Amino acid sequence: MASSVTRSDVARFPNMTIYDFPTGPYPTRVRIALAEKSLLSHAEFVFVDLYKGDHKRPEFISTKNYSGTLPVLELGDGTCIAECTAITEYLDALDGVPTLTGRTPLEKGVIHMMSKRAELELLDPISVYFHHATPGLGPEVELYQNREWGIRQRDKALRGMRYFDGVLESQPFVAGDAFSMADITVIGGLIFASIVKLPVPEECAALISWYERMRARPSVKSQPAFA
Ligand code: GTS
Repeated sequence: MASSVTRSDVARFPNMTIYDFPTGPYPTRVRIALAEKSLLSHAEFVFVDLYKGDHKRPEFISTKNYSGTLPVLELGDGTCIAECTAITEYLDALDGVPTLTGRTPLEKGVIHMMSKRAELELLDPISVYFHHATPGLGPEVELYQNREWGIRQRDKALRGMRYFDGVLESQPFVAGDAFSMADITVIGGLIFASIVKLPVPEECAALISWYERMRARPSVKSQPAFA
């Protein structure tokens, strides 16, 4: 069972720097994971201004994340881990009690699949819609926009919402019976949906009621994205 992290465990954990945009859907995924793992006090957050394009500057790309995205986790020895899934897996493994990414091979496989599906079918398409079919981060950052591609991705995300609604009609969490990284990824998707004003279709009752439950979790409701 998940146990709380003891004082001696905590002392062994590394100091971590998170390159962050506090209200961003992807950085919020890592913030939720940190809160779920009681690791917030080990993280120092460095604000990177997406709207000024600070994540696309050569120094950030060459030293923090080649992909030019947030969040990035930097460890004391300078190792940088980008990609929310990779960061979450790292954080979840630290205390030897992986509550977010699965304990058994079956849990790990299903959680990883559902989280990836939430990226492919919901979160990433909304991100593409934001960057291509809305002003996005503004003309200085959005150097290429393809509105038609953005609209297609918005419609893909709506289909994704219907898919996850179907999943949640028959189980309490996205990957089965327990909260996991897959729930966090869908939460990220619905945060982004709200930013771009793409409401969850009314008929998606299971997805809507799951989201209400998720938003009541301490790790979720405390996020700047909901302030
Ligand atoms: N696959 C990456 C991950 O999982 O970490 C995607 C990260 C991502 O797209 N992050 C957004 C970003 O850097 C941050 S936010 O939109 O959620 O605030 N976007 C800026 C850009 O130019 O793409």
